[in-house]
Amino acid sequence: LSRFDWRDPFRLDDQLTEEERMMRDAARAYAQEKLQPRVTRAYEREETDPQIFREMGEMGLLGVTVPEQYGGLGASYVAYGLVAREVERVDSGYRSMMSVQSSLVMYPIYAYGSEEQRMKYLPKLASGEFIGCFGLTEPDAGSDPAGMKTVARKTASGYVLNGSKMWISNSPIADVFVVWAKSEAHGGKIRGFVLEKGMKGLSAPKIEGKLSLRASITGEIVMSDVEVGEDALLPHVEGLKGPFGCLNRARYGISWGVMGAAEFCWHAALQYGLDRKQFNRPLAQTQLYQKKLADMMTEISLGLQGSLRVGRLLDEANAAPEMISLVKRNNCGKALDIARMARDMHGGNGISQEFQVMRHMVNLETVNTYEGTHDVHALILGRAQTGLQAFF
Ligand code: TGC
Ligand code: FAD
Repeated sequence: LSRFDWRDPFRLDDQLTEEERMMRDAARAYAQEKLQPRVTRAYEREETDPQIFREMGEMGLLGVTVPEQYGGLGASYVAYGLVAREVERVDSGYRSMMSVQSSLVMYPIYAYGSEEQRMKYLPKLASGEFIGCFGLTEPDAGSDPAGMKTVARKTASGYVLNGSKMWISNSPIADVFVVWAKSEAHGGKIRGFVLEKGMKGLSAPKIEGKLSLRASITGEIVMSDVEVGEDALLPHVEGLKGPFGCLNRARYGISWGVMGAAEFCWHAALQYGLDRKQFNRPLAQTQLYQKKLADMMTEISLGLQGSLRVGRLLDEANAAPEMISLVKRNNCGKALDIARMARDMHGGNGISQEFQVMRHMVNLETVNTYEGTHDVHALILGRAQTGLQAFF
């Protein structure tokens, strides 16, 4: 029989290519050296530093899977997942900033945009000079985006957009807005539009008072007679499969990211249990404490293997959306359980910002909700088995 490394039980490391390991190591170095030292203060003050996008751009962490000719790295979806895991090991909000830019802004412009749109936006989004946001959710259309009210009306030279989007990551500091609207000229079908900061009638007020994901700014997008040219329309997609095509990639990245947050909590709980003595022995020497550590190790190892499998299938263009729902739902739910457990295992210290586990815990509440709630993904998986639609 062979060696066992408790940090990497199924030897995930051996299943990666040299290039993927290098990307992982570069992302880890950046996240630990540049993000970790500022996260506690940023979280406490609810501050998002736009400079982080530039730093991530310089490190090549934005649009990892986008081809090099547009400023990306042309790397694998597995590499993208590994980056998400390293960034979210520090904070889900930082991963959110990275994954919105990569999967929800760069991907649709690359996959559905014209060559002019690609050349205009992608290199600057890859470098972090431009910050992007993605507007799908509305005040009255969250889990059911088909119920959106935002409309695009045809004009002689383009479109005029009216409506509002809610809970939009990055929007108050965004330069580029990928917005989804029902287009009257296309029979009321959902179409994507690329808007730019400063357009008349476009505003993005910040949502104040978040108790979760405080290092990542969130806002609305308000469109009041925003006039755009024909060149703002994403020409190559129509219907809900447009935004869902982006969400597939972002949800997949989240499945890796939350495992990074969970690993942080697991390692912190282990170290705390070794250091802290009660009843004349380390907490880690009690059966209950060890059972919790065993559960954490098990769920994280299984979750990472699931994401790796889906990533390999995505790289072969052979992944189904239901596979992504499975890993997004499972890994978010398990990460949240692990963070709650780690918070408990730290006793009173667990509620202090210094120990960081409670910040991860409250962040994961959001991650379990956005990009399709835990229950919405259950309904997607239920429908896949039964053939029965249970949404309505
Ligand atoms: P349904 O009838 O199932 O499908 C309508 C059309 O869409 C297509 N489709 C997909 N295409 C590609 N990938 C997928 N995953 C797809 N899911 C559906 C489908 O084939 C169909 O196409 P067509 O051509 O036949 O018309 O649609 P429904 O209206 O019944 O949808 C139900 C449901 C619940 C599955 C769906 O609406 C859903 O997933 N709701 C959750 C909404 C959501 O995830 N919102 C996310 C907003 S963005 C965000 O949260 C960003 S946070 C980012 C961060 O900060 O990190
Ligand atoms: P609802 O849809 O109202 O759901 C409320 C509850 O009802 C949930 O528990 C849900 O599971 C349940 N539910 C809903 N439908 C059913 C059903 N049919 N059967 C059983 N239960 C059901 N959106 C964007 O477009 N872009 C972004 O960048 C973005 N960033 C976000 C950042 C943050 C910090 C947050 C909190 C959200 C963000 N979102 C974004 C929005 C997010 O995707 C939505 O919050 C999410 O899709 C859920 O929608 P909702 O909040 O309207 O909840």
